[in-house]
Amino acid sequence: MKETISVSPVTRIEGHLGVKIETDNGRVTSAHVVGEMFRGFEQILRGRDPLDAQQVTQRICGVCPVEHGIASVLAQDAAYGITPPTNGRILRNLAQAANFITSHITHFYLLSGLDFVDVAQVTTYTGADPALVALRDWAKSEIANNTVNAGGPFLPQFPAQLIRDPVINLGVLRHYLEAIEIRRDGHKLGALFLGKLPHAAALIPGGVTEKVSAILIVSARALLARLRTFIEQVYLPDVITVAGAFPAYFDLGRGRGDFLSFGVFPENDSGSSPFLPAGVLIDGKLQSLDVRAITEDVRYSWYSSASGRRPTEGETVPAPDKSGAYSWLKAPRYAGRPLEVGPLARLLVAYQDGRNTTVKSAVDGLLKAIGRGPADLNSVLGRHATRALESKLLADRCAEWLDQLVPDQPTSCDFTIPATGSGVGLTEAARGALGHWIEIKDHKIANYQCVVPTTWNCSPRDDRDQPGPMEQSLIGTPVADAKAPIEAARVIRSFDPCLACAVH
Ligand code: NFE
Ligand code: MG
Repeated sequence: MKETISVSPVTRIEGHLGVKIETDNGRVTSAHVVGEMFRGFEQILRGRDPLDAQQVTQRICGVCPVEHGIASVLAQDAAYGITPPTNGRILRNLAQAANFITSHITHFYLLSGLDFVDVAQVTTYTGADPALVALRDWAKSEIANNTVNAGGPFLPQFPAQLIRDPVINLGVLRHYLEAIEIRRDGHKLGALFLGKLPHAAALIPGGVTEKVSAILIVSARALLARLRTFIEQVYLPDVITVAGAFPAYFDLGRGRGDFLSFGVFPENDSGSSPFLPAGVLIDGKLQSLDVRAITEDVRYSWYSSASGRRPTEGETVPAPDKSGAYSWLKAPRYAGRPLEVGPLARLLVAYQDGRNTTVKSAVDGLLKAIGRGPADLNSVLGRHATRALESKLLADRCAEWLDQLVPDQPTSCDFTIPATGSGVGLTEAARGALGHWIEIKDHKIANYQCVVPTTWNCSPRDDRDQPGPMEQSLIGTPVADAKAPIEAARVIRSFDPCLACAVH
């Protein structure tokens, strides 16, 4: 039997995402992923002072403003011919890493975790552990007061594979509540380095305006210690528990297996040696990144601008009535190929690259803990597991970056904005490869183009009718109940999509 399932909006993600899937005998045969809202940031930036860019682009998203700000100041650093001093580079790394960690914890506990546990089961606990009894009674009263919607979309109508052990579920509920506190610590950590968050005031071309002091370092250490404990004792073990309970999800959500990383967290001032390297994995082979191979198709996007352009010549002309189009996302391609981006892509590129032995042995350790090989990571659970592992790697590295800060040394350098210039800022956001391209004429922004992680992952079909990575990875997913397609939702959420970013 053939069915069409339409979910709009997809909940527990960021932004306006719709997904239409076709099934045949309960398996997905085709998917269309739809960005449902136009934003217009690339138009807003035209004609403005170049220094507005890192402030305006941070407003693309409240989840990853730090990364948009960093992509923008990297593009401006290149356009102005400047290099931040060591303290400035490290403060940027620390703020960006704090945002990754905050974002990853938020995604697992507050957005996607409820795909795997049936929270209503916590009320059936009959044991005597006083902490669990207290939590159970709290949950019961919340449900009775309707603060937790017991009939909500994640509860009884889901097919049976949810974890229903009340002890495990009470543990997850406790961690859900802890995650709310811990993500606040991660957010505070980022704000320490950038003045405030979201939408940092302190990110500027040439570095960061925040100064390095002993009190800053000590305050950061205290917050970081709490994050590291949570990641090691709670987040990673919970992801491994979910992996053990849902082995089928190492086979579901499999993409083409082609990945892109722009590289991130420079370890030297020239930026030539990032902690997580740049690279392109195609057919299992690692290639060096060629930024000129990036183009954006718009055949199925609501834009009238020319298709297949590089971002340096990119245009964003909305055409909401365009025939045949179905998404506000463009379709970024690398040498014509759709590529998946994100923590999975970053760690697989680093694993193949092999120069960062800390990352390589951490991935091997994770594979041992879950009893899997590298190929299994190309899956729903592989995306969750690499997100958790990346959180640990970055929290550990932050401790070392804090040691490298030198109080009272400069955190930024002077610059002048040329009348004419251009630059590209390539970095990674929590969700994957992020690029900003700036062109300056007459001291003003003549063109500004962003190619964003979720634009890659949730892209519509391209000019050659190739589906985007999420569209591809949904194919083959079993859907037991067309009215509650939880299996497809797990595939979708494993990408941690942010449509606010993707359309921009
Ligand atoms: Ni709106 Fe973002 C990240 C960026 S995603 S969250 O991470 O850039 O496409
Ligand atoms: Mg764009």
